Amino acid sequence: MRQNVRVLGVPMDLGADRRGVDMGPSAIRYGGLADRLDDLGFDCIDGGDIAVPRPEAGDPDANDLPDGRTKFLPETREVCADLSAAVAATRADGEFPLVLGGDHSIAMGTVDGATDPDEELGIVWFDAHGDFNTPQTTPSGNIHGMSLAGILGKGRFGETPWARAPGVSEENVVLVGLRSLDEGERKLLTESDVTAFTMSDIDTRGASTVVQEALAIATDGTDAIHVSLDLDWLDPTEAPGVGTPVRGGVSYREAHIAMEHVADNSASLRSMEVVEVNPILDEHNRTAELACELVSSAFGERIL
Ligand code: 6HN
Ligand code: MN
Ligand code: MN
Ligand code: MN
Repeated sequence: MRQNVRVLGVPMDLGADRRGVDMGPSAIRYGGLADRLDDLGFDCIDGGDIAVPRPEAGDPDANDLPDGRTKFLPETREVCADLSAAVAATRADGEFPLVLGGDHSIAMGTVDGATDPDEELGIVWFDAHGDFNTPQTTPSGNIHGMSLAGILGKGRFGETPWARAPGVSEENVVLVGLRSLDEGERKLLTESDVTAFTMSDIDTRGASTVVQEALAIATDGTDAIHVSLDLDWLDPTEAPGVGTPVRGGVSYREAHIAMEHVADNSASLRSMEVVEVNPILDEHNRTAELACELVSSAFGERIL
């Protein structure tokens, strides 16, 4: 009997500029996620959506400091705290948390709920971007570009760092598919112990090799891993429905082999999130459907 999968939607768009990513969870559900997981032998339970305030109800810049921009900081903290609690409750019930975004700021909630203070969690972050800005380096003020840095305790969000996720060591955090970095985050990332595999690494060594190496780093000496899948990791020709597309991403097949390697590590997989699907910018829901396909591969779907 396979572990039950609990789907948690987070219709969050406070961390990104373009409205629409809040509809990601609906689009992914509509894309057939639950049926696919059921077909793979999982019992897929829908845990509903985390409540997210409307952007129109707040002032994005109300909490900016002279040296740091963080649009919708208190609202983002609240959503992440609720998500963390939902992920932790899912685990406590013996179910697997599968989180649907929403923008990538929610990773700070997912990872918090996936960690335990007395354990080590590795992270594989599939993304075109580093998400390694801090409120002090960000060019946009958008928190989705700061979430990995926040998880690792970099920068100050208001007066203090984002509460650093316990049990996550930089040595076990790996970025895969990087091709867009701002100046400030580049410096922070290169000074850190995070491993970053760029698209050049994938071009020269192949997606399969690079992803297997990434998973080896994330699982090395850790109790479990979290997989964070930003759909803008793929080339925009495959995944047009994302808010911050960057040319030169992985192909359809490369994305699938990567997720198949995630499935090879299923014993280590503790949590997964799929983020940044923006149905307003999508073409006939194909990015959301692709997200469903990739989750299926990560959960063990095979051709033969
Ligand atoms: N994402 N580096 C840019 C910024 O605004 O900080 C883009 C971030 C994109 C974040 O796609 O999750
Ligand atoms: Mn991202
Ligand atoms: Mn925790
Ligand atoms: Mn991205």
